[in-house]
Amino acid sequence: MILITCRLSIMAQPVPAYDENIPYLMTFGNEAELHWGDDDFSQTFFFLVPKEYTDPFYIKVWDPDCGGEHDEVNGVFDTRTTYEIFGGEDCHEPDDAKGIDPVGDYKSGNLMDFKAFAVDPEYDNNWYTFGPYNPTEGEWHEYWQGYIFKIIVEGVEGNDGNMYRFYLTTDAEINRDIEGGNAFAYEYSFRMHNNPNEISHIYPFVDDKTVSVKQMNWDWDNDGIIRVVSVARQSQITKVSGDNEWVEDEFQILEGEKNTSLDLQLHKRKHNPLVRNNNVVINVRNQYDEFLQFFVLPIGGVPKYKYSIGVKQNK
Ligand SMILES: [Ca+2]
Ligand SMILES: [Ca+2]
Ligand SMILES: [Ca+2]
Ligand SMILES: [Ca+2]
Repeated sequence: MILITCRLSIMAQPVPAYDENIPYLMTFGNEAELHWGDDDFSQTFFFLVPKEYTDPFYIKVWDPDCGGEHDEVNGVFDTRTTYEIFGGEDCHEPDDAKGIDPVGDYKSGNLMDFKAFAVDPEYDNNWYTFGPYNPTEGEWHEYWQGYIFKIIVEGVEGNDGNMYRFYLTTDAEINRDIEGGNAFAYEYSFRMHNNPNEISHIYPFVDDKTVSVKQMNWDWDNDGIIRVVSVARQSQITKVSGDNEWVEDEFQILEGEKNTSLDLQLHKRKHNPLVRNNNVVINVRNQYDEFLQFFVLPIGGVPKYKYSIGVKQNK
């Protein structure tokens, strides 16, 4: 019993998080063809450290190398990936930082650490630890009442797929959650499960000025469906893309969904041919073309459809 409890707490707050059930984040080398699944060879994630936590913390990367286990070879492994950590004022606030494309001033803020990995048996199937950092080295965010840090992962050479995960931890050796800590991105680039019975989730946060949203996804390979569920929405199917293409789908936000998270449920295709090693990219924007935050621990918890709220919507 004690063992089970420990295991759950170890699994509780990696990035992606337990409820998201996403096996790996993914970034390809910039010489890969786009039909492998990465649209731009760059992924940005933000970490939120709540103001109540005042001790040093660490950002860990699991399997930062591109070689050995977990990663996707294209010919031979020849990919180099850079990891850059930013803090300071403006690490999150500028528009380019909150965008989805690696253009303009997206590397805003203070560069606190830089590390590049290629094939590296020492860090294959293993953790690399950035830090320690002090929370106040981040950018203060009034609404979320915490300090924000940024990591940018980019494939700067080669054509292979790098799979990895993050962990925000209070301890360099043992993965220990920061209570109230969270992480978010404006776009996810990731690997789907191979098992068609696994359901992954993404939780866009809908603020009170959001009226409609446009969901966009890249290279889904027609791998099943995306189902939208919320406190006010029982189930709605939204579009998925085929091979090497973007598809977009717009839908209205219901009154009861404001200040809650949506649950985008990613259901894989269950009949032949099954899709394996499926790398995909997804983002969601509002009617002002501002991107919604996908928090790994959804704001307000995992949304469950409540009949009473849904019925009110339909009047
Ligand atoms: Ca290669
Ligand atoms: Ca590896
Ligand atoms: Ca890797
Ligand atoms: Ca794909």
